[in-house]
Amino acid sequence: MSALRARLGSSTVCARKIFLQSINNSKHFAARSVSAKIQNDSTIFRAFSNRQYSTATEQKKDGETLKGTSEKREFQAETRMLLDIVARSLYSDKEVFIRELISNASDALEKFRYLSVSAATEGKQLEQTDRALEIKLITDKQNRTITFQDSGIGMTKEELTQNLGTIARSGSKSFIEEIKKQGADQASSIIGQFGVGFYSAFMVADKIEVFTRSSIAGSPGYKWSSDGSGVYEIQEADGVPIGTKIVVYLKTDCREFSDDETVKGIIKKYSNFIGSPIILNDQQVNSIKPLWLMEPKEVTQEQHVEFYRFIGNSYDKPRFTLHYKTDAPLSIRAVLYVPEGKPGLFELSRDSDVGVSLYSRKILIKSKADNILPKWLRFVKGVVDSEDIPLNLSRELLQNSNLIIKLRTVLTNRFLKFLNDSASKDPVGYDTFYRDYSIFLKEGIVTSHSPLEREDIAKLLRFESSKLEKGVRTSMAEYSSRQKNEQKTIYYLAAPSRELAETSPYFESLKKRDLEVLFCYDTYDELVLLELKEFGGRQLVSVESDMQKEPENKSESVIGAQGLQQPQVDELIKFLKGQLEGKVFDVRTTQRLDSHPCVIIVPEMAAARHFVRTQAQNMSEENRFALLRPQLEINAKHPIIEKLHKLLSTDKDLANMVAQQLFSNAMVTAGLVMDPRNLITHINELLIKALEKH
Ligand code: FE6
Repeated sequence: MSALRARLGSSTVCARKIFLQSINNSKHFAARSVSAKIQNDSTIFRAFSNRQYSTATEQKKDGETLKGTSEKREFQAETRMLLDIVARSLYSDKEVFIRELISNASDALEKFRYLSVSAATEGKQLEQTDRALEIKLITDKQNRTITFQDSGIGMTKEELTQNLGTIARSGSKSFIEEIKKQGADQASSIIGQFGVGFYSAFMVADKIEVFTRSSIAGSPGYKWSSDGSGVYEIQEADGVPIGTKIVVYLKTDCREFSDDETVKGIIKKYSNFIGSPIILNDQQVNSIKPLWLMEPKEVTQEQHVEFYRFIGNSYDKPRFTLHYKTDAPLSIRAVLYVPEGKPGLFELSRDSDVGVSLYSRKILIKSKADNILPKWLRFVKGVVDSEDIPLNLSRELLQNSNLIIKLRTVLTNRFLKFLNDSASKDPVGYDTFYRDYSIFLKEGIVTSHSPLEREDIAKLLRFESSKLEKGVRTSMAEYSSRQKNEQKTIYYLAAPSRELAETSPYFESLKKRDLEVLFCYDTYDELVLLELKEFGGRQLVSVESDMQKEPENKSESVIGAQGLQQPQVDELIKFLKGQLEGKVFDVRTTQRLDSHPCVIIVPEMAAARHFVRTQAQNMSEENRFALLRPQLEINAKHPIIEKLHKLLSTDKDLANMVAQQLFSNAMVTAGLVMDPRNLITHINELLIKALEKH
């Protein structure tokens, strides 16, 4: 079922896309690019087909009166093959012919809507621009027929004959090849592209009659009919309203499609959100109102869920819904959703599809419009409609125009404000949102070029804090409000867990000074905060980089009564520099440690850790240390350091082993060792040594 939905979605979307493209290059219903390509080799076919037979007939049917002579034409060989495939082997469900014909009708109406606003500029005259734009379906059980009538753009004689002709000539060869290549699964999207959905009606029909009249002023009406075998008839007709009427004479075993209730169910299933009213036997079936144009207050949660499922091709619900209406600085009607489900691997990937479609006055401009929201908001699904977007907006304009940039800025700001409001109105909901989607916010901070936007995204970040309980997340604004005014710094510490953060040597001195520290457990956090640099006028400082600063209080650096004395420290430092050559770049003492014997400092901790995580494994140890330039800072008051100094005169071997181990331990603590298993051999050697005398 879900595969079917996906197929469905892609075929409607695709069809619409191609449809709009074909509007842009004007003229025909079918995909022009394909037809243009193959037009060249069509001359030969044309010579054999289109043989004309003429019979003079006068017939009456409904309000239409037939005129002049009827031409009988043969389908060309290719058309016949195509028709056979579509009518016999393409679909496993016969009912989809209803969707296909409704989709054609809807496209014809959309095309008419488009022309009625743009025709003047294209120099075309239209007739009756004020008629009702709708799709009428009539079922007739007695006569076993189902009729589709639209008041859309209609077809001229050329279009009527060429649509089949051109599609067949141009498309069928490649169409057949495509189906062979991709299998019937993908065929429905190809159908959309080739505009041959009409043929699907021959799955259920003995005979089909088409009455059509183009909306181009002065066009005559026509009747086309065929039993789908080999020939069709075409004749001029009076009394044909603008648009297209398709009468499907059902095969005996397909009589169910002349049943009102059955057809209603099928329409609901496939065509519920078609932009024009679908009226089945004088009763409207689809919920046509494009929901984004309604008053936000009037839309129920159920409607949102239904709409969300439709546009997102999914079965979950929205967790957040923003229905946004504004007229300044741009006219915007938008519904934006955050899915209830967690993002999958696909959504996380930067080349995943965008979930928002751009409309102008109910007319689709671009589905998956990748420029109306920044890339990092690709998890948002919805619809944006702006009357200010010109309908003939070209691809290039869509990429770069000031209008689109403005639209994007307004929408992004509004959405950020919305998330911020959700955070205060629904803290629990926001917390789970944050758990599932914070990675996108972080991407936004790193990729955004606007400092204002970055600050707005940063407002949405949440971290645990050294001053708050485990499991409680706080914002940087809340952090700031807890600080005494003179503190112009926001401290943070990256660590894999609360426990490791609280016991981190880097945290010790700030803890002593009673400073609040934000704990970042996500590997990206520290890169994001490094990139962000400041928040609300306060500097973002990692506790590690704070450690590298000289202590403000000079007296702190005077070595106290306990611990090693300066000459001993100098001696030990000299020893360590010698033993750890090629590994440490410098050895110094520090006053900022209590419970830890030593600590490693590298110039950019966050970048260094990222480097170790991502690139260091295929690099020699020597090169790695040369790049990282670790600096070892020792705590002269620590018992291990004191003992180590003693060992210098008693057991140089053991002293060296201890020095190596201290260094390795400090590297692990710094998060600069990816796989600590490498350390075990050395630890075991140390243990052997320790246990020797026992
Ligand atoms: C598909 C019948 C050939 C329009 N309106 C509708 N259907 C359309 C078009 N098609 N092509 C244009 C089609 C037929 C024949 C093509 Br014969 F429905 N409703 Cl404007």
